[in-house]
Amino acid sequence: MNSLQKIDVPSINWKTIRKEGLNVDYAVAIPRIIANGILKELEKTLEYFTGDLSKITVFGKVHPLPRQQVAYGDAGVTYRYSGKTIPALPWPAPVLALRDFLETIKGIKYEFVLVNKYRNGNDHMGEHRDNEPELDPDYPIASISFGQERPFVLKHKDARKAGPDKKPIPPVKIDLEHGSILFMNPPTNEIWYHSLPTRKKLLGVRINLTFRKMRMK
Ligand SMILES: O=C(O)CCC(=O)C(=O)O
Repeated sequence: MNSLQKIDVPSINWKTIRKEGLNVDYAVAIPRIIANGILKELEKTLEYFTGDLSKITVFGKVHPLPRQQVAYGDAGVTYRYSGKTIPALPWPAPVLALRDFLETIKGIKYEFVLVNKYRNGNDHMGEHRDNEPELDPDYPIASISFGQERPFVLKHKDARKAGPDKKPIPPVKIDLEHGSILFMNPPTNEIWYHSLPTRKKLLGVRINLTFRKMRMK
């Protein structure tokens, strides 16, 4: 039995946020003591991409990614993201246990996960939507966080426009706690962008795993 199998799933206290096109469920689903053990194991086990896959091209210039990244999944799964094809490495035990935990709580078997490690508050993720064509848009993306709590900011696509098309829809901020799970349910990722902004004063390490359901070919 792994530590996640001891969690009393029906007693998880989900908080739902619903707004124009936004539909998310959030809970600190993994108790601190179990989350501490998982974070330690992830830190011991995971190795992050190097070389090309650890870089990003912006306006023709190559930069190191402002975080560390790796991806796991079922055999043969790949994912196109920021103009790169990301191969899914075989599931390591602690990541597979999290995939199985999501299946227990939601009945969804995810085929792919993108892991992002933020070494400190300088590491970040810019505004984007997870709406790549290989993702099945009918399923939620499940985001699990460990370590340093960081704000996660969602912005409506029409609030990002300039000029008269801009709509005065306020952003939604969720502090993603250690051991938390956030389900971004459809159609959230079509209509709202999300980001993990820089927070220079926050010094701790954070690991986030976004589990994704792939479209059947
Ligand atoms: O680290 C996070 O919470 C955000 C991750 C994210 O935006 C993504 O994987 O698409």
